[in-house]
Amino acid sequence: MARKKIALIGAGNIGGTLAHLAASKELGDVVLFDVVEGVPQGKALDLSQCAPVEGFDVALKGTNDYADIAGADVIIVTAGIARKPGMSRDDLLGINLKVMKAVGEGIKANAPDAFVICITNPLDAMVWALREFSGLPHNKVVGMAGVLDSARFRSFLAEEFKVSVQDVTAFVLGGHGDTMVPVVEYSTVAGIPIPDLIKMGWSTQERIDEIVKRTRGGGGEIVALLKTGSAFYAPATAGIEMAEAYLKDKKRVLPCAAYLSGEYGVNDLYVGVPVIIGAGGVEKVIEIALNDEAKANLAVSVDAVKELLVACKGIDESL
Ligand code: TXD
Repeated sequence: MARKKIALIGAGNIGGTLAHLAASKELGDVVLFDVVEGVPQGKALDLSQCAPVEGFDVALKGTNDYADIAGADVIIVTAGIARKPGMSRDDLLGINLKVMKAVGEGIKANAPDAFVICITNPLDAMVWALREFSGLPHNKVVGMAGVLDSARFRSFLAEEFKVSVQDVTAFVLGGHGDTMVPVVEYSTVAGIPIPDLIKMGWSTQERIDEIVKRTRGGGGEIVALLKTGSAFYAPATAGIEMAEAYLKDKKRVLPCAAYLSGEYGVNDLYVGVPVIIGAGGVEKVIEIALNDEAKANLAVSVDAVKELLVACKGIDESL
């Protein structure tokens, strides 16, 4: 059986970590693409020299040519820039929108059958734009944010409850970061919902509220510490979990930025919701009944995404 092929667009911090994880897990041959000459080639060469020590048998190639992504089964997109001091959100939006246009066209021309996972920020707008530019079916283009946000939530909850992270599940909806909506009623330790754990004296509402707040600001906390960039280990792990679900047809239930056409009363937008990922890409959007608070928070999140899309359409008239 031929190996699968994973193309990583953007060979920066997340791209390099994705390449290492994909190779270590032998998910398939890896192509690292970037506009900067030398960096993807250097990282691919360095990583291929991990192979004898780690014992993985996959090929790694660095490139500046989109032709090399031809036939990719999965494409993970981290290309773009992060916000720098003095830059407005619209400046960032304008630059990364142009990047999504180039990437979308590269995918359309070379790997139209791939499952595409977008990670570039502002996530909910960039995944929508990437889908538009690539012209791929909506179920084959998805955004990564919820897996990371819920991983952050789970790690803080496990610390609070002093239990294994493996036994903590968390449920998050909505946009990435500030507007994310952790649904506490559906977050559990081995099936026991958090409100019950509070009643059992394992924590207090105040402490859980603090954890929710810390989770929402989880990205910013790391940026403040690193100073020169944003989180990359956990975002890469999260992207790989989604890729693996597709490649192995695992039917994982994961929170992802998925295209909605009517679900949760939302149309023609990418919003963070629980979905099933298998060989068909996003096979199903799971629609659950929300309490009034979660509904109101989701509405705020949806409005924030809509505002970004209006700005995108103002910048690029073809959208
Ligand atoms: O949860 C999430 N979705 C996120 C998103 C969590 C963390 C970080 N998130 C965003 O991911 C972050 O705000 C950035 O927009 C992306 C990538 O983050 P990373 O830390 O990997 O950024 P780097 O190290 O700056 O890498 C970006 C690379 C860099 O090598 C550039 O040369 C390259 O992108 N780049 C391009 N590659 C291909 N094509 C084009 N046009 C291009 N422009 C820049």
